[in-house]
Amino acid sequence: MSEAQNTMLSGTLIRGIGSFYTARTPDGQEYTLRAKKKFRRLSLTPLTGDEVIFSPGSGEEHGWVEEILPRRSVLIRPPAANVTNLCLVLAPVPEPDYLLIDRLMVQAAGQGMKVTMIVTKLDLDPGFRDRIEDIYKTASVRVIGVSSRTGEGLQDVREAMRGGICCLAGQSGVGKSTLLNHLFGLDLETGDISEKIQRGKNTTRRTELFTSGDVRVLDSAGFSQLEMEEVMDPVLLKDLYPDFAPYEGTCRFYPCLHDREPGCKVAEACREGKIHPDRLERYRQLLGEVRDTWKTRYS
Ligand SMILES: Nc1nc2c(ncn2[C@@H]2O[C@H](COP(=O)(O)OP(=O)(O)OP(=O)(O)O)[C@@H](O)[C@H]2O)c(=O)[nH]1
Ligand SMILES: [Mg+2]
Ligand SMILES: [Zn+2]
Repeated sequence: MSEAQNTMLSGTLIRGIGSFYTARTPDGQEYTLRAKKKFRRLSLTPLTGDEVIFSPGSGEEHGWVEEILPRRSVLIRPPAANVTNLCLVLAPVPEPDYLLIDRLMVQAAGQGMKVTMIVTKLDLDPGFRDRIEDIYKTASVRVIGVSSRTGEGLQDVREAMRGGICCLAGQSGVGKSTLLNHLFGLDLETGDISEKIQRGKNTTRRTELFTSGDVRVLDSAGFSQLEMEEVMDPVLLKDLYPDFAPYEGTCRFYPCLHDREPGCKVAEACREGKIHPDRLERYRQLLGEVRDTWKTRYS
């Protein structure tokens, strides 16, 4: 044992393919690893972004993930650990699924992550970024417009990604991999949208961590569904909406779930145009889902 401990290294998991993981050490060396059986017993799956202690193996022989260090955060979709800045990528095409975006924002807020919105393909619709900003103006997110075609906004995106671990998340075809190619001179595979629709599949298949200077960013497979898996007391959902924070405690009822209670100040703010009505409407939809899961939590 003591011999093995002498050779232990620490690093970050940058990708996983099947049951093989790649760890990168701080000096940039990469190692192929498998996870020890004990992780299966613990129902713990190594995730891209995990900080691990590993035994490196020798020669052609793969090494072993020995320990997974405590995680700062865990994302279910895309699967990733230790993300600090969730970068939601959306575009005029394919048309955004706003409910999916709001779900991701709730997931991020629940994990204490910062959210950055990256609106791509500005060249196709220059006004689109402003429309997104109008919807999310009260949601404590920075909205950055970018075009990988013209290069507009790339510098802002790079700035916003500095420090921590960023994760690009969003529907298939919004331009996540294209953006990383342009930002960091990578050569990731990208796919034509019409082909994606025809083939009904994603171009990027896995979550992978890239490092460039002080930017660490995960590319991930696009997805179109995310259930509210967690069982949560419905009264807690509103606390994951920065939009409502200024009105908390001012409604006629306490607690007020801002659902359709009389004298609700959030509803009033919405009528006055201070909160975008779609944002409140989708909150109520998610609240319905959270309530349903909560009701059946013991069955
Ligand atoms: N006009 C325009 N097209 C873009 C831009 N960025 C990406 N695209 C195109 O959008 C399509 C999809 O890009 P990808 O980078 O593969 O999208 P993705 O989000 O990585 O998709 P998945 O890997 O399937 O999740 C490609 O045809 C890109 O050329 C942009 O800024 N402007
Ligand atoms: Mg991709
Ligand atoms: Zn209220």
